[in-house]
Amino acid sequence: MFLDLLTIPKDDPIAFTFFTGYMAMLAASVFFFFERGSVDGKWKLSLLVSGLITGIAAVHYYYMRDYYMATGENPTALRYIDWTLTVPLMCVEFYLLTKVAGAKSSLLWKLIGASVLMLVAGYIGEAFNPEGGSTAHSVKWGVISTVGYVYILYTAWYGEVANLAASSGNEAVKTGVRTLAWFVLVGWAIYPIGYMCMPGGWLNTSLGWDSTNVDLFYNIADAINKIGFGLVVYSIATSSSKEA
Ligand SMILES: *C/C=C(C)/C=C/C=C(C)/C=C/C1=C(C)CCCC1(C)C
Repeated sequence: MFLDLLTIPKDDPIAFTFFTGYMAMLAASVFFFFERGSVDGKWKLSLLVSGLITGIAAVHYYYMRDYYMATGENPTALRYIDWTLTVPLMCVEFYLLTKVAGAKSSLLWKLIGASVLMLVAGYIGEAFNPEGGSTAHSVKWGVISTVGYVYILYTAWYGEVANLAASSGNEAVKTGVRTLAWFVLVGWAIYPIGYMCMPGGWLNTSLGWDSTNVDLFYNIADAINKIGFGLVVYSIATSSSKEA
């Protein structure tokens, strides 16, 4: 087992993404925490949350990497613990950005509620997938999870978040929130692709993609979404700090 942990994973792309994912999350956190000092007071909390998102992910990647190296299995529980903390924090980012235009805390709770539905259903779909894989099981919980996802997507594009951003009168907030909505549409859509690679999943049964791809897609998506989200928030903060 020790040997496994020490082997440099030169021909294992999944191990590679666990290692680089860890370093990238850590570096991003250092960046967001330091840059907090260079933005206006009203944006400091947003940058702190960006740093917490990548920081929480860095710690989880540290453990997921070990778990994967030692067992070769998907670290499903660690993965969902990470998401259960970080996705609600991404909802907090939407709330903080639209608060300038009068967002109420009920908006935050609706977004968090939808993300919990999305993640609990996804966890049941993956962790309780019967031995050998069940298509019925993965589809059922995947669909329930998608309801939560679509709710967040709708809110960001056409619902309360979009409307508040439009009425904020702040160009940086308007374009920034629209960019984040793109992340939710394109970046977050990578996760269901990974999910469908588990045994019995649609991509597993139709294209033969095996369950190692689950982590490959999740790791790539996490790097794009967690670091990307933070950078968008950072650019909103710096450009509107300059305006003010
Ligand atoms: C930092 C982590 C993030 C942004 C995680 C996002 C996760 C999702 C958008 C997951 C979505 C899923 C579905 C829409 C259906 C299948 C099950 C999930 C949980 C993979």
